[in-house]
Amino acid sequence: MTTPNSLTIFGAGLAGALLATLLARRGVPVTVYERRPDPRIHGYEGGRSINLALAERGMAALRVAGLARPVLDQAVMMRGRMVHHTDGHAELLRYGRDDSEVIWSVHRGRLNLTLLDAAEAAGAKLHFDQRLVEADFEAGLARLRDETSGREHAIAAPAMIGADGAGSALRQAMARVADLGERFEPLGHSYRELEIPPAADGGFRIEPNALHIWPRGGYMGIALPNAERTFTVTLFLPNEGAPSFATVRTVPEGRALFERDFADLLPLVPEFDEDWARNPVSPLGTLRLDRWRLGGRALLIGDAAHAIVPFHGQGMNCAFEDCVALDALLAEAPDLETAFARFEASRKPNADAIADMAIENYVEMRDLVDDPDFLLKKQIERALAERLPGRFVPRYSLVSFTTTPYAEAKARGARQWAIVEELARGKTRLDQLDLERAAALAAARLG
Ligand code: FAD
Ligand code: 8R5
Repeated sequence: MTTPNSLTIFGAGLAGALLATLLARRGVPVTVYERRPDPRIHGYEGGRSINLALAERGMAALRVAGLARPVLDQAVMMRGRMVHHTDGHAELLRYGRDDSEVIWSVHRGRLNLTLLDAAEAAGAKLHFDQRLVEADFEAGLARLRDETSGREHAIAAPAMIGADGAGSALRQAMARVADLGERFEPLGHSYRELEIPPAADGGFRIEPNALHIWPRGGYMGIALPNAERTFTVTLFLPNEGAPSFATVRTVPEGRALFERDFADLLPLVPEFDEDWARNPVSPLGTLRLDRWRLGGRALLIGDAAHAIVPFHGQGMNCAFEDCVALDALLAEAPDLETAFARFEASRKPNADAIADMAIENYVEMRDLVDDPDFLLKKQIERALAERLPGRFVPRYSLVSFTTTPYAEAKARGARQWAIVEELARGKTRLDQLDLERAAALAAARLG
């Protein structure tokens, strides 16, 4: 391989810090500029317990970096969806076959600290309070603003990687000199966060080892556990209509919605009024680009290249997969331009596929409301997976428990779901399932 002279990464978030670790370990000189202060000195910004679901793709990337163990040690296992119905009863729908197929709730701040320590230990140079404001790709120069002094200065950066998130400044700089084919598709739904504190005895107030869902048709609430025995609750609502963030705005309006639709959740959030008033409503959407690079001079990765809606819990997992893919390509390609081109060609179809599947999973999560037809199909899917192991693998499992490329998971998922729909036609109960026909269909269509 030709080791690039040096790579400059903008953003020391999840992707930037992991990529810096992987590159530095191979001896590539890497410098990282991050807009925010060093969280190891100033504490993690925001300070709230914001958690993320880590699945197999993210775990596989952490394994490559030798960081899976330290991250898992601080994570909470989530075995399945705990579905909270309107009448107050709850049931656990397992994600996988057993505890080897689970997802993990991790603390964003702590994960970021672990990655920053690893990057620095591997030899990456990290600079905080340094915001990218402009880039001159011809000259190989980047302009940074020191956020403490407000002063701007230029640095040499012949090869720039934008890991600066959904609002990427590098993307904006690239878009000033080339058409990236950028479009943002708003979802039309937004979210607001609330918190379930520990119980009086210091324990979890609800089942810790689950991802809780309160599906309500057109909208829903979810809760992920934190190691400190709290839960981060997220309410997803449409922007317009009833109920929506347009009609449910004030604290009393929020309370009234919860009293009606989330009656069992409300008493678990004792600081509802404060949380509702303090936490912003954040919009959701999908960012797609036709191009992620400028020759061999600049490349976008993670959310900067492909921000997606949260409903598959795959944004970080996909960003981590980007890092491993890029590191491997840089290790073997003859030059940066080739590596960047191969990265774009191989990752774009997969980024598009997870963007689509994430939108679809919102409908799936919301529809866990008592839709008997949908629930029967989910039962059939599970039954086929048990009887045809390896041949019929539910799409959720392909996405969350394997590293099968997202585009392949989407295509295989579509073929499998067509079989489920065919088998479900005219049926109301699982015991009416024609197993021989199921096996024949699977053999004919799934190879
Ligand atoms: P980020 O992690 O956003 O990092 C970008 C970094 O760049 C930041 O540190 C930022 O300060 C810095 N930066 C920005 N602008 C500049 C600039 N001009 N100059 C220098 N630095 C800059 N994904 C999952 O897989 N599972 C989940 O359960 C999940 N839950 C989520 C929950 C929430 C509330 C949110 C908001 C997202 C969630 N995601 C989840 C998505 C996940 O957070 C992102 O996909 C992931 O963080 C992307 O990593 P990134 O490094 O590309 O961007
Ligand atoms: N991200 C998640 C899933 C899939 C769960 C399932 C869903 C909150 C802003 Cl909405 C959501 C999932 O299909 O049963 N796994 O992980 C994480 C999710 O939301 C995160 C916490 C979130 C952005 C707000």
